[in-house]
Amino acid sequence: MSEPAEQPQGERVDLVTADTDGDGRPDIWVADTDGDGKADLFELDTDHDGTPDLTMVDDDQDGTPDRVVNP
Ligand SMILES: [Ca+2]
Ligand SMILES: [Ca+2]
Ligand SMILES: [Ca+2]
Repeated sequence: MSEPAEQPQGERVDLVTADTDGDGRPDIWVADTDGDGKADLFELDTDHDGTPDLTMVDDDQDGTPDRVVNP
């Protein structure tokens, strides 16, 4: 049996995570939240405590965030 390739609407899937300061915990997340496989959510852990502090949304999905959700 194989799972369907398409994810349910509204389910977040992390496409990219990165550890920029080398502490072993991700501090950048790039995720798809609408199920089209393209990134639309960007999160940054600016104080490197392991929890995202800045969330940005790429409304037009051109790869560049357009809107800050929680400044
Ligand atoms: Ca998307
Ligand atoms: Ca943080
Ligand atoms: Ca954009």
